[in-house]
Amino acid sequence: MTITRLLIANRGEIALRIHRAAHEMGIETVAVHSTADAEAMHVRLADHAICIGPPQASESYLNTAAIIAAAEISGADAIHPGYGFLSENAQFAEIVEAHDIVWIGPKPEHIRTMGDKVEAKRTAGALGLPLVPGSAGAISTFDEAAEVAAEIGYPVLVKAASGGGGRGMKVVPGPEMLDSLMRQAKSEAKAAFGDDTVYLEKYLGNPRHIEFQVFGDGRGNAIHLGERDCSLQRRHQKVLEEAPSPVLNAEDRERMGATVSKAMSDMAYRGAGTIEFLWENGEFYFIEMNTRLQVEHPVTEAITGVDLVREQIRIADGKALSVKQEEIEFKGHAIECRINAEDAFTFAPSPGLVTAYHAAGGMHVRVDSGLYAGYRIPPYYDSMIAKLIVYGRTREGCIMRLRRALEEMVIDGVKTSIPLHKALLHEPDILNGDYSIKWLEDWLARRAG
Ligand code: MV4
Repeated sequence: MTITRLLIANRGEIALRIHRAAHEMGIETVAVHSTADAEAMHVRLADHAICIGPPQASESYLNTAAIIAAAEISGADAIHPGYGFLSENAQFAEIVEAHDIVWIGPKPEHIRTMGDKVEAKRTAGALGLPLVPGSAGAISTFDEAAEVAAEIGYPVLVKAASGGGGRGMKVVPGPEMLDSLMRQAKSEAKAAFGDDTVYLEKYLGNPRHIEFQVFGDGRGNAIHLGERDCSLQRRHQKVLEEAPSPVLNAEDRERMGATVSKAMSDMAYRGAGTIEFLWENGEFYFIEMNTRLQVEHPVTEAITGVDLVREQIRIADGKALSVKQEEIEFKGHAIECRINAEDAFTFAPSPGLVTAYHAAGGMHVRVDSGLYAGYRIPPYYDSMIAKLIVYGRTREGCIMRLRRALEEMVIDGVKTSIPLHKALLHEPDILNGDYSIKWLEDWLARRAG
């Protein structure tokens, strides 16, 4: 089994990222695209391109029949789903494999397990990952909830088993609110996910979001590539990510890294994964696992020198990981700024024609983007249009270089989040690495007056 032609079931910067890794491995690429993306950079660069439907993602990038047909017609022997869209759809992964096409992703059973947040937590606990105190599984009655809540102490958080990404969560300040908020959480979960299963956790008031990058070969060999700090976010949209986390020392990293790799080895995990933790007062608490490549993977690439997409393709192809744990060194510091086509401070979307484009460059500066002058950003998809990833020997050096790189970026014709990033990089708390998941929303509220 050797991959020779890879279908990229995604769009935008990640489609381009996957195309680049494939071509560097001598693998041909097949782009599938909606009618809105006919002029996209990754479509132009791919060896083959197939239009799979109209702009709405449900009719194109989520259209499994059209994507499988495109793979058959083009003779693709593998599919990479990128992030979002079909990347964590266990059924799609099964369909791909049933067609004897290589699925560049985790085993479908692992995608399914981690997609159910109650199952994910149970699995993580059994594998020895530290959990947020809470219910052992789903909570079905009010009495059960009241008992668990009294035991762990208020405030507690009601979470939807089918949720994730923050949807369907309710903070319960005290026992008098438990009944009404639990009912609310259940009915919202039912409406949003068709599943009213909920569970209970101790509410952590001011945590950081720290996630570990892991890789397994599906046969019990697993490594970790350190952590990323993704605490700077607004409404569950990450704004800037960095590696390493400003709050971890080498010893913490080694300890948590060993714990997560042991867990991945024990479950014989295959491919790339991210284990998300909340971190508060020096303690880690597992919340979720993402069974996909993540937007922010380049910061890990910058400090380890490992090409994560290349590793994904190698593993899917039945090859071994190209690096051993003891060969992985964490060197220097990297920060990624997500650049969206939106107003920097109101966050109102701003699609449209890019009239001028110039990417920052120079030493240790990477721009992952499919933009070019004359490109029209379609209004149908995610507003992220570029990622600026900067590396430095030290965090301070990285920030100085990042400021310089942001000054060089030119994206005319649409509004972008570049002014937000420039402002953030002058904030003392950001410069000191002193921020939690609440920081950005508090700052924006203060700024708005
Ligand atoms: C939490 C929490 C506080 N305590 N769980 C939000 C998304 C989902 N992945 C988990 N989330 C949270 N779970 C407990 N027990 C706070 C959040 C949370 C959050 C987590 C990570 C990054 C940003 C966040 C923003 C708001 C709330």
